[in-house]
Amino acid sequence: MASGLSPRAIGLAAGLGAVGLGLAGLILVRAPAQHAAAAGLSDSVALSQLSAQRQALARGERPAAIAASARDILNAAPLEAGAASLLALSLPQDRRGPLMEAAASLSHRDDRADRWLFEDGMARGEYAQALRHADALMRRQSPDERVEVSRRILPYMGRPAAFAATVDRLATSPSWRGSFLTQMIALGEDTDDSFRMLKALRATAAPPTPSELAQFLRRLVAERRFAEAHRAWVALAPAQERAGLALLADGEFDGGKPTPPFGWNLDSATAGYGEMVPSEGGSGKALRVSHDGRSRQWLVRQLVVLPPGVYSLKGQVRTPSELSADSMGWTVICEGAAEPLLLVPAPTTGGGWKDFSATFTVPAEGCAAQSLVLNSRPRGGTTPVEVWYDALVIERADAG
Ligand SMILES: [Ca+2]
Repeated sequence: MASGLSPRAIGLAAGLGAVGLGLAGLILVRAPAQHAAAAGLSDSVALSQLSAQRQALARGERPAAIAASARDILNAAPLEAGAASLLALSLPQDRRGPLMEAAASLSHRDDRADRWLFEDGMARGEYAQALRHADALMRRQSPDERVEVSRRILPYMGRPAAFAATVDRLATSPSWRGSFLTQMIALGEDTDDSFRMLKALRATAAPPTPSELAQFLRRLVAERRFAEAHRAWVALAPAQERAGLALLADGEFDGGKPTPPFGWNLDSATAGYGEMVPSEGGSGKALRVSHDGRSRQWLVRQLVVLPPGVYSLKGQVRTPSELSADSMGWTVICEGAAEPLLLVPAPTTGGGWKDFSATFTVPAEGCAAQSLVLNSRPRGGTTPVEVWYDALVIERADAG
């Protein structure tokens, strides 16, 4: 069918396909107007014809008519990428490749060529090449279209070569990385693929960002796969974060910001709040919680994943005034349970720092994860309460 194309156009298409993107781009800037003028066809006429044919193609009209028109345009303006890819579509599948390559070389913005070359490359197992076109496509696409291309790539993640090529692309931090990883991590069917992907990215120059890792951990926690989430966190967290990993994260309240949903979660409701500030009378930072003394709410919490066994919760506490500070206390509660395993009210310390310690038991059944929560415990008073905590630790208190 390509026989209707002038030898000049075929030669240019084939030649430019081999020459590469840089030169093709340069030629493209200069040449179409000259070719079009030589054939008595202006750029704008060629473009409007092309636009009409694109619409015809979208309407599913006869490929032969579209091909004839595309040939006319190519004869007049041999460097028109849109005409080349349109003509390519009128050819049998196995003969479209060279013209599509030529179209992609002529223009960095021919969606039709990039889309076809992406699909074709994936189908033939030429993943690096295919993803080069997916990359070009997604860089200029709308968010919805990016999602569509991402979903086309995801089913290939079980194939090592496709997986490796995808890692390589993502490691260049393209503008579509966030969109792709959201499809994979938050919405994809297979969380094993997501784990492998985040682990592989960890070894690149662009390791998982905190928000990418958090997306994955939040998903596992939302699916109540607590132990798995904790293992993934330990395996994937940035080196700096891993160095200080303990049963309780950031018990010194230094504000190291472990990846959510692990680490401290501070509430900032109007009735009370928790904050990490320089310690008064101690060293480094500590947790200061303030509360109006009336409402019942949680102020500070952390998700922990403790296997069954006996534990102790230890730390330092300080109540700066003569107030009864019994209106606040730590609880440990199994996720989804109604009653806590432990309740440790804040003692009155008379302004200085005091050690405290309490033990609790995580049952063998029905307690896959726990929350350590600092709650306000209203006692009918109206006096504001302030309590400080520091050096909090959870330790195994039995042989396990
Ligand atoms: Ca501290």
